[in-house]
Amino acid sequence: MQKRIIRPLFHSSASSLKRIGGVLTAATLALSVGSAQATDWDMPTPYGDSNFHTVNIQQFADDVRDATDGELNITIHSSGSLIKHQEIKNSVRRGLVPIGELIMSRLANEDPLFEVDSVPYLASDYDQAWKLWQASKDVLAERLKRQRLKLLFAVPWPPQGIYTQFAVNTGDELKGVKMRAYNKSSEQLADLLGALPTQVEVPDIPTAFGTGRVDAMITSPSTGANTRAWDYLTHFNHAQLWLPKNMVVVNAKAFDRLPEEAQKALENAAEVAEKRGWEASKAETNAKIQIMRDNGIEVSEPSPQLIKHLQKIGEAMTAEWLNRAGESGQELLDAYNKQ
Ligand code: PCA
Repeated sequence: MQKRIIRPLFHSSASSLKRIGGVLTAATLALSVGSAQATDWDMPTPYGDSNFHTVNIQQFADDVRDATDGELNITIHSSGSLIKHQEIKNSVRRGLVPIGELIMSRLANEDPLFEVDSVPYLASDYDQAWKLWQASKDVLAERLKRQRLKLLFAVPWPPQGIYTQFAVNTGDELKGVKMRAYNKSSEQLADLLGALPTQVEVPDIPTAFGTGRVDAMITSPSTGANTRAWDYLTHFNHAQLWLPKNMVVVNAKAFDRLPEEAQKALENAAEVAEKRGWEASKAETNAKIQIMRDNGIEVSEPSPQLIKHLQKIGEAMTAEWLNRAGESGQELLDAYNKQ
């Protein structure tokens, strides 16, 4: 999980990595040592080392390395240190890196199907989120395949709630508040609450609060605790709006180039990582809520008025989403409702 060796073996040149990464320094470029056939893969993720997703993908990388006797070495680059979040998908597609992790709903602008997991109250607990994933993964994998990307696995964040510097009873308190968002639907929700949304990546959250760019945020207990929400916020409303997922994608060409055993090892490790990740996410929810309580954050369940307010917004957002997603969106919802 550190900046390690970048082996400019996969496609392109080290200098293009340097350009797209922006933060990659010449000092990190060196030839890797190891067996002649060994393949080294760099894997960017936007999230920090201690985050449960990053811990999970690190374990995934270790499993792959073990299963291939060191033939496939995946090095995780956390916190957007190698490639920034907004560039990870295209970097994998173009082969600048062979594999990467990103939040699925970041692709909402190219295809609304990718944000089906971020529609308020469509799937807001783990059972529903799992059903939605079962109903959506084939069509999402197919859409990614068109871009020569192979979807390996996806893991949800804990349910999304609202962090503020005051108690939220009806939702009206959020009018005019500068609110941190991370995808299209968190932005839309903030808008519909009358708040002023600003997109901020997780590693930039403390600075955004410190400099007054934002005064509230929508995120999980996980990200709240990892970014020490108690340093700048006082209240967390466990509104359980939706469970957005991170996904791990591989460049199809890079995958096809692997020896068959390595392909199998990767797929097996992915299956295990998905299961482990869903369990870790569930455990994370209460553990991180407790950490927030221990640090003085007032944690509350949404009031009936707030639920009503958010549900109304949720219905409007579902209709709007369906409008954009069209027939494929309706098919997806039908498949979900059948589960
Ligand atoms: N953490 C990430 C995505 C959702 C979450 O819980 C974030 O806040 O950007």
